[in-house]
Amino acid sequence: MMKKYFTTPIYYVNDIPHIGHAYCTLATDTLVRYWRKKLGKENVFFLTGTDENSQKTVDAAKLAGKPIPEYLEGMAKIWRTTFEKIGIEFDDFIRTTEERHLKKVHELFTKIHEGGDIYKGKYTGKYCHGCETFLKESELDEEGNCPDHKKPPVDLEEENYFFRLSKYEKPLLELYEKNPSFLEPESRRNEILNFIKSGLEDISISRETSEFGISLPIDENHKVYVWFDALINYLSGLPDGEKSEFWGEAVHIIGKDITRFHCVIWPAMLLAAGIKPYKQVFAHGFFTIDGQKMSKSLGNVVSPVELAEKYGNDALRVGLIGSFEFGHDGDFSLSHFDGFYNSKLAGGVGNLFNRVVVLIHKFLDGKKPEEGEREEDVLTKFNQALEKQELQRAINIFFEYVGSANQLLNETEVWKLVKEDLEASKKVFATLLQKLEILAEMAEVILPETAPRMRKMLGNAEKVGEPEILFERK
Ligand code: ME8
Repeated sequence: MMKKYFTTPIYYVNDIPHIGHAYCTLATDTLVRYWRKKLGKENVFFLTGTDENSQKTVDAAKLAGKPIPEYLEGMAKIWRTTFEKIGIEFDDFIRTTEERHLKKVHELFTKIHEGGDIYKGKYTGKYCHGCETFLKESELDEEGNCPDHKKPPVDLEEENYFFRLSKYEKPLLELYEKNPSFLEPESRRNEILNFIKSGLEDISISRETSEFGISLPIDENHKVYVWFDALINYLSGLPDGEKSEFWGEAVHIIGKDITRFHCVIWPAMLLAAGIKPYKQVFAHGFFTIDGQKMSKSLGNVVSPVELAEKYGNDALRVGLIGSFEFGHDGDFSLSHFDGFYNSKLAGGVGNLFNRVVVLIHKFLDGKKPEEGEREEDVLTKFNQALEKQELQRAINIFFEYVGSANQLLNETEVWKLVKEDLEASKKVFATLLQKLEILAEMAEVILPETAPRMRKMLGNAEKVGEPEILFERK
């Protein structure tokens, strides 16, 4: 049986999750649900987790006035329970401070070292702590700041261990050549190919000054560079790691901000360790909130938990993922979210299910008429969209189908027809029920908490269930 392995980035724990993190994790969870439905739960593995061995952790723990381990325990728990609360069903949650991770990091480091691709050298450069990376002069903005963090990088001179990334220029290009879908979407692939072609420099992969992190297996005085450490989570969080039957099917879902780490450094590390690289990286876009970049200073950081508590997990999921194309940048409009909820969920799909079931109770005594024709093509299109990771399209197909069912209901005025021509009205009800069946099936993927409630309303082979309100109006 085919296997699928999905991962999200592992998140920094210097703050609590915001809606950007929820977006990536919900999108991945939605793809995972599709594949679990198709292949069976046991054939899909979904990993998420937290990236803890960072200077950010040290600073944040200090700020919170807590010892690092205590701080980390608390934060990892917040991330984990936040994801659980908003309806994410991961198979495992990896923390980079766990023993299993440390072991894997040491194992990989040793393999690469023994292969001759790690050496000691000196490095002077400009380091951005926000990115946890050295930046080239040419990458800074006009004021000499990191373009992402709007802060000047600090001058660092360190004697570090280096990874011979430069050696992997050609092997990486060959890898990309052979695997057209190694990085999607296309725009990101071109960006990374240009970056590789412009020449790769060796990168420093240890820090002598780090207060916290994993020590090198070959030098106690150095800590493993946080990115070198973090990427390895994809192996340490998978039972049996690269020997697992899931590994060859790994799809890393990430944001576009971290493609260089994932699509240049990570595959080079794997090649250097003699491990077959993952199957694909998919880099989604970034979104603004009502047209503005999300930031603490603007005070517009949105909590996924607050939204989910008010509107429900499923509304958060489709509202977010449906707002813009997966793989592109977009906007999530908080001011439109309420309208979306009321028109598409409460007034759309919720109202449709309720009306049909109420009418069947009222006029047919709850009895289901002969089966109508099942419109398989809609489901096929929906499934195809998910296989191509076109999440927004899948959601659009669902809501268009809700629209077509509502249209049928209104145009036939079945509540009048039933009094004039019972047989004709039964045909309409049968068609409507088939449409609801299909909607319930699609909902298993995109509205997973609502789907079982829909099924309950659809009842058994003979009778519909009790009507309920799937989405309360706000
Ligand atoms: O980078 N729009 O973790 P991180 C869309 N620890 N997605 C957003 C977003 C936005 N406005 N803001 C954040 C790290 N994201 C490393 C990863 S992996 C081995 C190590 C999402 O906590 C997006 O998916 O900074 C992005 O890639 C991720 O959060 C970064 O999370």
